[in-house]
Amino acid sequence: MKVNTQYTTIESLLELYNKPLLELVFEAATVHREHHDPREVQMSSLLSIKTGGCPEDCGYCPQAARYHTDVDAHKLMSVDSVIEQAQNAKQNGSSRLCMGAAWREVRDNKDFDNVIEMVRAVNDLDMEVCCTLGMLSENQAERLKNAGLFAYNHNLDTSADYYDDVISTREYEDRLNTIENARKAGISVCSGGIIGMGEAVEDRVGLLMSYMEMETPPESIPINALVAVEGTPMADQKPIEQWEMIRMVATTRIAFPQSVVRLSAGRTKMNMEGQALCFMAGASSIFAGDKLLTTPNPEYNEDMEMFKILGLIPKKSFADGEKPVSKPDAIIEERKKKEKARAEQLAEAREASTREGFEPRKVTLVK
Ligand code: SAM
Ligand code: DTB
Ligand code: SF4
Repeated sequence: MKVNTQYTTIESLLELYNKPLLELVFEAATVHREHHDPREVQMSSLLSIKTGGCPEDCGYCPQAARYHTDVDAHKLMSVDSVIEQAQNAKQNGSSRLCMGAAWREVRDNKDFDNVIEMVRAVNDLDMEVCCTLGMLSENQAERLKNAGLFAYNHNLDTSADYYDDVISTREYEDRLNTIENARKAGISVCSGGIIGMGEAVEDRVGLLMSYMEMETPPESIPINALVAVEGTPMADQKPIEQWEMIRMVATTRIAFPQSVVRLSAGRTKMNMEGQALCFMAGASSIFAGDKLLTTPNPEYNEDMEMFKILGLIPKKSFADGEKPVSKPDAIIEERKKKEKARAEQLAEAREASTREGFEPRKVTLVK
């Protein structure tokens, strides 16, 4: 992943962002065509596998337990229902599934073992699997990679300067570490941010500067517009103009020519013309389906109509990287082996109890 060496300072990025709009879009469209097929747009589906009750205080997020929002909290979904949802998403043309959990961090427990099974199952459906589960250790990243994870989403959200105005329960540095852990495990990195949280334009390009400073910038950069949710501290934020979204997409596209720029949350507040300019300016992915994680998204049919009118084609899976190979997970294999041994011991004991002259004795089961 190479960056555009013409724009590696905050000043040059700021100048770019503030260019006359159509000049900016033209420059972005030119860069886009050099590196990507301009007709292809990936349809990704989001699935909230664990919703609400999160201990963090991200000011934009309806899933933080401390804010009183209408989100229906639920514990981790079953592997079977995830497979069913993934099959539906695939049938509707999505080539990527992003599973989100309202966790501060991944813990090494049964829930994570189940997520590992989900990743393997969705990869087996030939879909790109992305997860966004909060902070991640290197070892956990390796387990996800082995299961067949294609990408890990962990957003920096905004500039290092504005970050403390948005979140206090986790540091910018923590986020950088998680991204680094995913990177070390060989997982494709998806990391971006949100505009419309009351930040200055300097913070928007400051976010891009953080990616400029990485040894390898993210392969995928989602650009979200704040979805202001009742009950969160940002509920009363004035919605941004769609021109700001177009500028942010275009600036990101020019600065990171090889990355996939994702037009993410906030499309319900945009019209088709605004979205068309985002595609022109280099966005090549949308979230499809009428729900993001917890908030509304345009209807499927509406998006299909937009694709038809704009002449866009849904991008196939693994167009930007090879399909990961799913390998058996050592921890889960060990657990299954023990469960099998226990079942055999119990069956044996049950059978012995039916024999004549049986004397009950204490059996120590495999732990
Ligand atoms: N809990 C995990 C974490 O924070 O990394 C994963 C889920 S979290 C919901 C994923 C991302 O969704 C956040 O980093 C943020 O960028 C985005 N997001 C959350 N609420 C949003 C909102 N109201 N508007 C726009 N984007 C939002
Ligand atoms: C990202 O940058 N945007 C998506 C995805 N990564 C996980 C999430 C958007 C969430 C919007 C608020 C919600 O629906 O809860
Ligand atoms: Fe929790 Fe993630 Fe929401 Fe922050 S963004 S409150 S970590 S679910």
